[in-house]
Amino acid sequence: MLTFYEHPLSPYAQKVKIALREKGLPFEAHTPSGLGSGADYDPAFLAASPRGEVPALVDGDTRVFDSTIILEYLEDKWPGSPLLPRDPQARARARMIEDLMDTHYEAINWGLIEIRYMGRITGAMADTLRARAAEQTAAWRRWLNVELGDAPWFGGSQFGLADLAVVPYLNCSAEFGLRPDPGTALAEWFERVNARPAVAETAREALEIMPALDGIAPLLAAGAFKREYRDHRLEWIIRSGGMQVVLDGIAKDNIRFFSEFDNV
Ligand SMILES: N[C@@H](CCC(=O)N[C@@H](CS)C(=O)NCC(=O)O)C(=O)O
Repeated sequence: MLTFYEHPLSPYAQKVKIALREKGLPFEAHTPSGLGSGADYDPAFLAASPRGEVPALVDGDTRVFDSTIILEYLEDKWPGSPLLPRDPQARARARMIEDLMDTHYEAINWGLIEIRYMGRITGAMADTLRARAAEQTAAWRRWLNVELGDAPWFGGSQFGLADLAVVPYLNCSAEFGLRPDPGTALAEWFERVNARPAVAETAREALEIMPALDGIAPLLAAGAFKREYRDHRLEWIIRSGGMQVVLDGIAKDNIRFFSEFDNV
């Protein structure tokens, strides 16, 4: 049985769960203790994921972290129900869509979660960042609509990697009222993809745990939880007008950065 370290709200974990379900691979899901704290991690989890991030997969003696690498591992080891087309150009295209969603798009949702749930961004700053996020996601939806074209799926005639890499992000945006425009190809795809059992089950698990976010601001204020400001997320908040949020977080020591595996 595969062990899968995850959090139902993590879009990266959702990508992998959709793939596991599409491939019919049974797995045991665990949300590791210490996730998001920067300390006190479950040691078995840390052995699989030295950055302390979900998702991570344990398959016997094999430990794999990072959603993209896990998806490659699944495809290499269980090529049945393939998630990538055969054509090299189409494979590259699916991977490029995944990369853009995992980096730039994810950062926008991360920012919206900061604003709605973490309690450190309020007033005019929150309005500015929310407005930027709305403009940015609209631009992404225009781009995705062009990428999809007339095809039923992002990879062409078959559901695959690009679809499972887009849907967790668009589902999260939808929770913030940012949805594909009715009548567009993207809106039709959005319905089609969410009707797939693997996607629907994964999305339902995320929605079920969403209310837990309501209790997170007091934990953050008490110093029990520090959100990691890194990579495209850090870039997003700076380029969208939130530099002061970063400076305040450093001054109050309630944000954190990557720190050379000092938990290992
Ligand atoms: N590049 C990684 C990113 C994984 C990631 O950022 N996971 C987040 C959850 S969405 C996490 O575990 N964060 C832990 C933390 O902030 O301490 C992947 O694709 O798996």
